[in-house]
Amino acid sequence: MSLTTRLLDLLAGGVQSNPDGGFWMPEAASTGAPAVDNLFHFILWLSVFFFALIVGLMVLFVVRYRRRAGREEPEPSPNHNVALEVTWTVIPLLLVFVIFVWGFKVFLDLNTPPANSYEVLVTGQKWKWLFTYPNGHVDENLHVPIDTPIRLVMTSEDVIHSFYVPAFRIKRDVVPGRYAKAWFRATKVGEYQVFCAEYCGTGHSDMGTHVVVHEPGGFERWMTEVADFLNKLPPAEAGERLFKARGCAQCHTVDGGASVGPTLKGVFGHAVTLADGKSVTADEDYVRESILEPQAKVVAGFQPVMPTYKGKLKDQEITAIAEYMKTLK
Ligand code: HEC
Ligand SMILES: [Cu+2]
Repeated sequence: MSLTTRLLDLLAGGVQSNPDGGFWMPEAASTGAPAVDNLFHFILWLSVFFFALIVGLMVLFVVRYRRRAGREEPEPSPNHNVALEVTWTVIPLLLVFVIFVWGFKVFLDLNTPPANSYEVLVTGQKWKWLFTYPNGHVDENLHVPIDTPIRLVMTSEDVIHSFYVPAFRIKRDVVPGRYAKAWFRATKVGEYQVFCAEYCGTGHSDMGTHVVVHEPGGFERWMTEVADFLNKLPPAEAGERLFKARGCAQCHTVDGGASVGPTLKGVFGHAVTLADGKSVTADEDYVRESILEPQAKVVAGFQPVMPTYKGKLKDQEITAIAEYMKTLK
C-alpha cells in the first residue's frame, strides 16, 4: 500500500472496503469497488467529524452561555475576525478540492474500460435483462470470467431501466435510443445480484438477475456447453430453455395461472377465443404468428402488450418453443 493510500485510509477513519461486505455495504467483488467504498467512507467520516464538531460546540455554547439570573449582559461581540474567517473558508475549500480530485479520478477509472475488454451487449426490456455474447449466444444471466475486464454496451427496448450490480458498485441508466457503457473486472468467483434501479412498470421488481463469475477456464467451458444447446437438446427441452432465457416466463406461466399474458398450459391444440370474438385453434402456425406478430390475433381478456420477437428468434428456436408448448398439457 502506498503512502498516499495509507494516509487516505487513515483519514477515512481506518474503515476500508471489506471484500465480504458488512452491515452497511454489500460484498465488494470488483476492482472498482474498493475505490468507491474508500471515497464513500472518507466523505462519511468527514461529515461525521464536522457534524460532531459543529453540533457539539453549538450545544456547549448554548448551555454555557445561556441567560442566567445575576449575569451581566455580554459586551457586543466584534463583528469581524479575519483570521477566523479565512480559516473556516480555506479548510473546507481544501477538503472540497480533495473530494473533487479524488472523486474525479474514481469516476474516470470507472468510465475507462481497458482496451482489451471482453464486450457483452446488454438489453433492458420490460421486464428482463438479456445479455448477448460476441458469438451470438443470448442469456438471461451475465456470465463472465474472473479477472477479465468486461465492457457492457447497454440499451433499452422500451423505457428507461438502470443496470445495477451492488457488489461491483456499478449502476448505469439504460435509455432507449442510445448506448450506455460500463465496465468491471470481477475479483471473486460467485453469483452476484443484478437489479433494475429505475422504476419501469408493474414488473420492475422482477428485473433481478445474476452475474455469474466463473473460475479460470470455467467461462469457456460454460460457453461451449450453452452455445450449442439448440442442436444438442431435444427440441422440447431446448424450447423450455428458450422460454425461460428469452423472458417469455416473465409474462406467461406454464401452470395454468394467468399473469400479464395467458398461461401457455393446455393452449396447444385447443381453441383460443380472440378479442374480436373469433376463435382459432392453436397450432404451429398460430404459435409462430403469436411470437412474430403478437398483435395479429389478440387473446380475449388480455392487453396487446407482447413485444414482437421478429428478428430475435430464429425459425429453429420458434419450432423448439412450439414443441415445448405441446408438452404443457
Ligand atoms: C410483456 C409480456 C409478454 C412477453 C415477454 C411474452 N408474451 Fe406472449 N403474450 C403476452 C400477452 C399479453 C398475450 C395475450 C395477448 C395477445 O395475444 O397478444 C400473449 C400471447 C401469447 C401467445 C398466444 C397464447 C394463447 O393463449 O393463445 C403465445 C403462444 C405467446 N404469447 C408466446 C410467447 C412466447 C413464446 C414468448 C417468449 C418468446 C412470449 N409470449 C413473451 C405477453 C407476453
Ligand atoms: Cu427496469
